[in-house]
Amino acid sequence: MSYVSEVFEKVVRENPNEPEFHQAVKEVFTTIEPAVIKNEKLYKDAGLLERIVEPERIISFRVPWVDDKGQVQVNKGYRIQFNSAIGPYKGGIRLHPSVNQGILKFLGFEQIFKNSLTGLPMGGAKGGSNFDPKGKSDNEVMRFCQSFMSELYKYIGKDTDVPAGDIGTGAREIGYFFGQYKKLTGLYEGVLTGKGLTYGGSLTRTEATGFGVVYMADEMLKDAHDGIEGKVVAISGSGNVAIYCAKKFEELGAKVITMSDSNGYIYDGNGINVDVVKEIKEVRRGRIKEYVDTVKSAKYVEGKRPWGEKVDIAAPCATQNEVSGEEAKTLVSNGVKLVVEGANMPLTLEAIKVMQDNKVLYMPGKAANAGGVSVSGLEMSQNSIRLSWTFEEVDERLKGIMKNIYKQVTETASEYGNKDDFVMGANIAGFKKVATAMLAQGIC
Ligand code: NDP
Ligand code: 2IT
Repeated sequence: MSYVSEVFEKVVRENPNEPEFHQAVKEVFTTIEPAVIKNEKLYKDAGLLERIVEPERIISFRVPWVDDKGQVQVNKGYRIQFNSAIGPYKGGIRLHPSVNQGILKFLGFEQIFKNSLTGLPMGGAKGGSNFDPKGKSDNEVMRFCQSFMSELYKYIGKDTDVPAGDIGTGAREIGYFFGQYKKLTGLYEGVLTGKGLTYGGSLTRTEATGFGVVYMADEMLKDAHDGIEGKVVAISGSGNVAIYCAKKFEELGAKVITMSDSNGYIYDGNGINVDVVKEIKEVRRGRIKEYVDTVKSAKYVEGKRPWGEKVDIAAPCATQNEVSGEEAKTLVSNGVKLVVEGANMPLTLEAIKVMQDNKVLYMPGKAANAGGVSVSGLEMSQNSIRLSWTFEEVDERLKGIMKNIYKQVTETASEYGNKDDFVMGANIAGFKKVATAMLAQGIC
């Protein structure tokens, strides 16, 4: 049995009930095998793969808070500090009822390689809670965030671990986390990214993940002697990533015809008006179906995902495993040319295979959505030098980083004999840097 298969079997055996984590490891391991074989003895002697799949530390804690009725509520809180070989732990905090240790391990594992691809010095981490911010008052969210941080502050810091946003964690939650961290430690430091602009946040961080997804799609299309202008796009989700992905696609001349939430999707054949979506989601914290109250010609499809629509580009920007093998086949039979992942692991392994077998340009999340954490890295830099750069300056740097990620992915894919396999390119490029750093630092 090969070294990667051996370690993969160990992962499955020793981490039962963590299917998303197994899936993420399988995707990485099956594609890095050619790079591992080249250095097999070195890696094996150093137990490199065994170490890379084991988080350096998992912090798991109780999050008690009092709701508006005076009732005590208790949630589970976690921080997975997965790998610090190339920099302090870095990654978002997910607040969603589906959160459990396995999901955060898959996200933390992906984050290691994503952060490596950015070229910035950041290790991999993820955290979160099964708390559901939906339907909670601002005061309830604040009390939850304060309780979460009352435990987490012991384990984070600007040079140790720097959390940020993810599903359910936006500007409001980051503000409450930051306030509590400052109160408990007395430190005014860049311990979180995605902060408000009046207290150390970076311009362009809000837009960065979505914009980065489109910059990546632009690179991919240019290389194929094509372009974004005139393309029809299906986006899923209507949160932070989806909104700015839609905005940039439209700015560059594409037509976005769908957006969604966990209840259903909207279809607007004239191209979605992103300002209406922003008003519903960012201001009112409403549901995507409210779009049709304003734009009467649009339709709302309850209980379905948007992948049955005929589009040139699909950009899943909601959550993991939101495109099945069957849905991928439908997209292909409707002529999809490019799939770019705004979310983390939105395609199942079956769906990825369908895309690759049918020569669809497919870029995995750890490369395509790395713009968010990249600008988080730039926020850390600005905090360290106590300066803030302009929107244009950060946006230019973001474009440069996305271009460089595309270059690394394609060059690595070519080096390993399959120039169109961007999954292999991204995984090997991300992995090699971390592996080299881990070997240099000895057994730790
Ligand atoms: P938000 O909370 O802002 O938005 C999430 C969106 O996805 C909402 O429309 C939500 O709908 C939908 N969604 C969430 N969970 C589910 C589910 N189980 N089924 C169907 N729809 C769901 O999160 P973000 O936009 O920040 O994150 C979206 C994705 O992008 C995630 O995979 C995240 O990990 C990834 N990502 C985020 C980055 C960032 O900077 N924020 C960076 C890189 C990746 P509903 O309101 O109904 O729950
Ligand atoms: O998945 C991700 O890359 C994020 N949620 C952003 C992490 C960050 O630290 O900005």
